[in-house]
Amino acid sequence: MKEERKREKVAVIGLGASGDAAARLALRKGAKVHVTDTSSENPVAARGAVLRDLGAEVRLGGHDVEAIAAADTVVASPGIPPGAPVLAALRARGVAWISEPEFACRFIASPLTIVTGTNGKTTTAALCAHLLREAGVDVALGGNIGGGLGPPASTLAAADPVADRIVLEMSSFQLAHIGDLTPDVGVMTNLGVDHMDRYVTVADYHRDKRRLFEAGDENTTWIVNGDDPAVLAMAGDYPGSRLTFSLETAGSPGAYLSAGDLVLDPGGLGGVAGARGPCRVAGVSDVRLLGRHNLANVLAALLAASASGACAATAPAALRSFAPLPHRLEPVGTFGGVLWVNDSKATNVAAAASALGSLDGPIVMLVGGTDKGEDFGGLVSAMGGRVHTVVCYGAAGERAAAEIGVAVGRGVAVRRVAGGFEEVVSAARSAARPGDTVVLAPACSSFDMFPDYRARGDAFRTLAAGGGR
Ligand code: UMA
Repeated sequence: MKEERKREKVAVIGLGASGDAAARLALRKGAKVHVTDTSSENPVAARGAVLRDLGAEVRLGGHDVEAIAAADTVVASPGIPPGAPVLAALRARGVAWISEPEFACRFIASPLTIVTGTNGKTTTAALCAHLLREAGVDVALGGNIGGGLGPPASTLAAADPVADRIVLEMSSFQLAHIGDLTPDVGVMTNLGVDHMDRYVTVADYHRDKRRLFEAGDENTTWIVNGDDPAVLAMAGDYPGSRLTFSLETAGSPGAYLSAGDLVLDPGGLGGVAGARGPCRVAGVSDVRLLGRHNLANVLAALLAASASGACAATAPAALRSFAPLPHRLEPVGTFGGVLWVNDSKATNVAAAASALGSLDGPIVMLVGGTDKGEDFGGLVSAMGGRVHTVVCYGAAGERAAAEIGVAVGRGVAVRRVAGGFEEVVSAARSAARPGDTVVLAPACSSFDMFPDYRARGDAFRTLAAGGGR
């Protein structure tokens, strides 16, 4: 913030992790801060008390639209739906707002590597940062990633000094309200359907994802999924240079699989560190992550890290030292000859289908949670003769059981469990035989039973290990 703007007024709506970080950053930069949340319960109340002590004006238990509208800059938390009364009131007054990463990036001069996509963005962003770190780059990871894996962008911006390279995972909710933020490297892992409880149409969701491409310039390097026609169509011919990653075809410039090798081929493109022609970066056996879809994430991360300044030489060791992330196809153990896999982060149909494609049969699958309005029938074709039992549960359980029911004719048992999560896991245990895999790939969010997907995955891990017997 320039000297003359020191007393800029900043209003922050929502006091979750991102609102808290944005308010702290604004205070640190000398702004007058108004922070507000509809909740007045903990942890919001506790955060509010600290911010008040730091000098912020804090309004909890509701929003004061006048006070927000009086600010020079309004930062809205990503979880606030576009139709929320406070945003409707601001819209009616012609008051614009920005997302928290956009605010943060006003204070970040370091180049940004931004990772988005429907699925795989956390793994790709975390691996990209790991590859860079192992290559000796001073890098910080954050954004939507959460879960203890990385802080909000504003926390990275408040660091002194700010890291030389920032890797940010960004959701569609965050991309929707960016302005001046410009990616140095922009990654789109894939495009599917998600968040249909927030968006009216898939096109609305994709419109927000498109903001990434709109934010780039001729210096941006784009890393796009060459196997995903929707990504290729969206990437179009925005300014910047383009690298594709593919599991299916060797493409230049980009990264691909060849006879068990992960190959990087920058073609004639500059900006990809240390590589001139096709070079074998590592073997598939260097990758510790389960599933073919994760190989796509690895190729994306290798390209992104390379375009962000990592050299290929340190990649094999770095890949071998990158462990599966919690709740993402995480093997939690083998009990009674049954492998239990926690993919609680598979909160949409595409992610759950992708999990199935990554596991060997026979499989018992747990599907359910908060209904986000997707078609569960989309899971049936992914079952591929390997799933023998689906346990449907939670708020979406009845609809999921009905839509997956067409699989019964293909020898799949579909069980609806109306009870708690312990019963759900018990039903899975009863259905599993030695040699089977039980996977929690719920295709739904978790809020009907848990505070978030992490709590759901943690419960699954505990119950799998025997707590539910
Ligand atoms: N609130 C209001 N007014 C309203 C509505 C809500 O004040 O009208 C308040 C709520 O009471 C609450 C706060 O807003 O206190 C909620 O803020 P939030 O939901 O934006 O939560 P944060 O804790 O700030 O977390 C957000 C991301 N959450 C969402 O986008 C839903 C986190 O992503 C992210 O880690 C964090 O910012 C830091 O960037 C999580 C996520 O689930 C991991 N993301 C989704 C996903 O990956 O699918 C998009």
